[in-house]
Amino acid sequence: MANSLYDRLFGIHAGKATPFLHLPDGQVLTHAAFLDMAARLANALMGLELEPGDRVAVQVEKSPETLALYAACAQTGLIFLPLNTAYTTTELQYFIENSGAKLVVCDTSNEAGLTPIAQAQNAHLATLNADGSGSLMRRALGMLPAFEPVSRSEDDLAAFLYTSGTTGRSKGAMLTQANLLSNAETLVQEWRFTKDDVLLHALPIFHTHGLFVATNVVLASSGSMIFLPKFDLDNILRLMPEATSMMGVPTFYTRLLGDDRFTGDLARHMRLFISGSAPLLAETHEQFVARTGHRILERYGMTETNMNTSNPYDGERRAGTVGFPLPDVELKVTDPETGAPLPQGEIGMIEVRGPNVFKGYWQMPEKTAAELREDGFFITGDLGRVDEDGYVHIVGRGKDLIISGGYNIYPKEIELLLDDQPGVLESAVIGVPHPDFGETVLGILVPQPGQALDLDAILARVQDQLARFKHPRKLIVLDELPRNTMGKVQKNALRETYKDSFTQG
Ligand code: MLC
Ligand code: AMP
Repeated sequence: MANSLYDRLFGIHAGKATPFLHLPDGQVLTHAAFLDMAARLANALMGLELEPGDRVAVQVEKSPETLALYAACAQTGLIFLPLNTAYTTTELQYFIENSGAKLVVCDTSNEAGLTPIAQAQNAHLATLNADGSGSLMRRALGMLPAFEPVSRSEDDLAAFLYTSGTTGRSKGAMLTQANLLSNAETLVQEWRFTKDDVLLHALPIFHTHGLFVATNVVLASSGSMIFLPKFDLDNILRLMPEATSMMGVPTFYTRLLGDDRFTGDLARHMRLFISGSAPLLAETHEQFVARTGHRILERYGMTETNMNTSNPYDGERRAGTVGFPLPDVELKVTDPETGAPLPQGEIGMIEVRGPNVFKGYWQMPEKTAAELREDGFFITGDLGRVDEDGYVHIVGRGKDLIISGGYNIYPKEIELLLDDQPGVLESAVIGVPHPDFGETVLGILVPQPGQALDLDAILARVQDQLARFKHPRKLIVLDELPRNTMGKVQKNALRETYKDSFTQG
């Protein structure tokens, strides 16, 4: 009975007393102990009469138990659907309903709010808290620490990750076992991960970066990780001497550089620093070299594709570029209008094809067809070019997207909510430079004629509905929005006007 995802990431560690997770309090969880926990959870899940292919929606804090739940889903053939802990109940309702989740796992503090939503679609609800308490582990602890993995093919779905869209509705990206495995194994080779690696892991584990890139690479290479609940500078500085490598979003690196305690000495023994999920400014790259002697290795990926390109481990890591396509990934730059390939060096739409590319959006055939070509190329929405040495440069976005501290925010979702507020005629949401988060959200409102807007009440309503990281950090009132002759709002003009809102003064 084969189950490649389980066998190649988890099963290979069976019975091994080797370290897997180093916890902030100094405790170490071995591979064997972790797999025992996963097997107990697998038995608990099967006790709920879930079927392979059912979705398990998980909104819980980062903990060893959460990772074990991921392993248990792989073992039982259930589809793991992790959700940002910042999402509000309103946001969660959509994900739970849209995915048709059969089990919802949440923090005890959210149980009351999610119970009616789970009940409405006959889904089970279980709780799992940051300290491992809650009904899920209570049930699991009564189970045997052994479970025969359910047979799955590599083409079977392993995970759903929701990604927002330009229309404002989130889409469930369906990722297969082969998508996850091929990328993990390629990255282990490209970045030279081995059993001796200790990765400093401070990313959330509900996104591609922290879960599939960081965790799967460590699992596939038999290394271990210092598993921190979140990015906390004091902890990072305290524990870096025990690590060999770190993966982070650019904010991690700018925060490190902003602290004088981060010295070349502290980083000297490190093997590798990797950055991704948002553009790393060339200036940050250079400052990091000056402070530590290390060249941060920048790579480029996305939810639908895992990783696509990477700067080289051995060759020149070029600031401001995302390196070369991975060995099993084809990348081309095309005319955004026609899809025709452009001559080398020209700027156009980046398209990628390879075993890493997802299977499509859950129950959205039109959206899938619009972005995933029949020949397997995925239209990323990122604009870029390939230079004469083959390095890929990302120069902009063809999609209306803001990336704040590595989190994607689709303006449309916020605009729809702002447009609905009393007295608002229309709105435009833009991303503007921010010293900590790279970009942040600015909302521009146009009142209906003769109406005065209550900005506090509008912000309160936004807080109620949307995750904190999506909230506009500032609201500006204008008489009208700049439009081109076609009537389209000129967001570029707005971005230019307000570009210094958070970086000066
Ligand atoms: C937290 N806040 C944010 C935010 N993170 N606001 C905007 N953008 C963010 N990213 C809010 C907090 O709720 C808080 O609100 C305030 O901002 C300040 O919080 P903080 O304590 O300074 O933030 P912190 O908790 O330290 O988080 C910042 C961060 C975190 C950058 C460490 O956001 C993070 O870990 N980001 C990583 C995201 C990630 O993993 N992306 C990968 C996506 S996968 P208040 O109320 O206190 O003001 C992908 C594919 C690929 O993109 O290529 O990898
Ligand atoms: P997500 O949908 O959250 O997976 O975000 C994917 C998007 O993040 C990509 O389409 C890019 O726009 C952006 N991204 C990821 N890595 C990089 C990078 N190294 N440089 C610039 N943008 C990046």
